[in-house]
Formats: sequence, C-alpha cells, structure tokens
Amino acid sequence: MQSLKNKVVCITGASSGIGAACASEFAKQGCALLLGARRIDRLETLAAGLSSQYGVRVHTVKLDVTNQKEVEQIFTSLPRDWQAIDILVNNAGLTRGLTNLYEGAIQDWEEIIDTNVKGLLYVTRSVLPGMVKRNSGHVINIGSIAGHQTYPKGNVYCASKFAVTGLTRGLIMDLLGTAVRVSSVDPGLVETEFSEVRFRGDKDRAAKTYAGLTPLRPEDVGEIVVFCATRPDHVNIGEVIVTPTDQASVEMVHRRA
Ligand code: NDP
Ligand code: 8X3
Repeated sequence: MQSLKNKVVCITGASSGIGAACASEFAKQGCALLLGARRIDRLETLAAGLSSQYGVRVHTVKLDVTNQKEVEQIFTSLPRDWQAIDILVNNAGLTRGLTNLYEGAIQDWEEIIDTNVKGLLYVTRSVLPGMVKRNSGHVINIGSIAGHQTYPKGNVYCASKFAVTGLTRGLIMDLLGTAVRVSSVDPGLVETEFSEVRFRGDKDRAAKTYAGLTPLRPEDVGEIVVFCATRPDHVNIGEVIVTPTDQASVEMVHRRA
C-alpha cells in the first residue's frame, strides 16, 4: 500500500453522497482536497469539518461540470498549490426519472448526458494533460453497475454509464506507456441523494428504492476508491463492480418483508 499523504485529490460532486464520502476517506489518508460541486455552501461545511478533523488542506470550487467554459476557466486558474492534481475522482453524476424511452423527456436526457458523459470529459480534458506531462497520476471514474447491465426504464442513464465504461477502457489504452493509471469503481445500490434527485425531491418514492434491503453506504464506495489509489504504482485496477450483498444484478434484489 502506498502512502497518499499530501497528494492533491480533486473530487467532482463532493457536496453529497459518494463524492463527500470519498473526500472523507482521502482526508483520512492525509491528502489535500480540491472539492467541486454546484452547492458551494455544502462544500464549505464539509471542508471546514475535514480540515479541523484531519488537519488537511481543502480548497473548494463552485463547479458545474456541464459548463465547458467554466470547467476550463476553473482548472486553468487554480492557485499554484492546487495545479498539480495527483488523483482525479470523476464522481459528479445524476439521473432524472424512470421512464420508457419513447415517453422520455428530452431535457432530462440532455441533463444526464451533459453531466455524466460530457461533464466527465470536460474535467478529464482539463486535468489529464498535467498528469501526462508529469508522467504521474490516477483518474478514478465513478461508473455504475448500470454501465454493465441495463434495467427497464433506465435507458439513458444506463447508456451514460456504459459511456463511462467505454471512456475508462479507452483512457487505459490511450495512456499505455505512461505511468498514469485509470480505474472505474462501479457500484450497485448506494443510499445517497441519488434517488431523491432522480424523483425530484419525492422522498417517499426515493426511500422505496432501498426498502427492505441493506444498501451500500457511500463510505463503502469511498474505501474502494482509496484502495484503488493506494495500490503500488505498477498496479492498475481497471474496473470494480461492487454491490450490496442483497443485490445480484441491476434487477435482482433481495428485499425482506
Ligand atoms: P448524490 O445525488 O448524493 O450526489 C451527486 C453529486 O453530484 C452531488 O454532489 C452533486 O452536487 C454532483 N453533481 C450533480 N450534477 C453536477 C454538476 N452539473 N456539476 C457538478 N457536480 C454535480 O448521488 P451519488 O453520490 O449517489 O452519486 C455520485 C455518483 O455515483 C454519480 O455519478 C452516480 O451516477 C454514481 N452512482 C450512484 C449509485 C447509487 O446507487 N447512489 C450507484 C452507482 C453509481 P451539486 O448538486 O452540489 O452540484
Ligand atoms: C445507480 C444504480 O440501479 O440505482 O447507478 O440506477 S441504479
């Protein structure tokens, strides 16, 4: 296991769920954290807690990954101490609705693809050249089991996560011959705000997603992300699929009465 002390870790979508848990897990390793999301107030609260608990440096940025110009501007104007990013966790992502494709809302599709696919590309395009130049770094994408299997009415979200799988595999090829590593951590059901966002604030409907089963906790995923990052330099974990024990596939879930 290699030490991550003082490594600069950039996490997108760190204001909630898996991103916030990754921030905590990397803080435990003594990393410096560059945290981005649109809800800057939440990031600042998280940053204050992590820097006082773990004594780590934290820099927050108001970041909308769907805005290409904003992404480029943020990463080209980072304070000097934050420019050399060692680990990028592409976590920002969402879905909207659960609808047959032929009835889907085009605006929802745009939001899903702009965030999960184009947003990941914009951030990666901004950060990766520095890693290649330094011949050092690690990109960790948060994909999904939905990037390996589809489920009814999951159409565009699943397609966006299949795209993440494809981008991870393509990046591994493009970076062959460099020391830069690329991983994808692909969870099944994790209890976060994901389903609340999906159902636009309908907490009861969101809760039903996890009813009767023991879902993954965001920190379960954060620990695996840190596990990938702490392997020795010659080890690249390409893909990890992790599900709750109560989940066998996207559609097969064991619920207790
Ligand atoms: P949450 O809704 O709890 O967190 C999503 C995060 O993404 C928030 O911090 C949100 O921040 C951020 N985000 C969304 N849109 C943007 C944007 N345009 N720009 C910047 N940040 C954005 O959900 P999860 O933690 O569950 O989701 C994190 C990732 O995990 C996603 O990629 C999701 O697809 C993936 N995933 C989730 C699973 C689950 O069961 N929960 C399973 C498998 C994968 P803000 O709104 O402040 O911008
Ligand atoms: C999220 C997994 O099955 O809740 O990536 O859509 S699912």
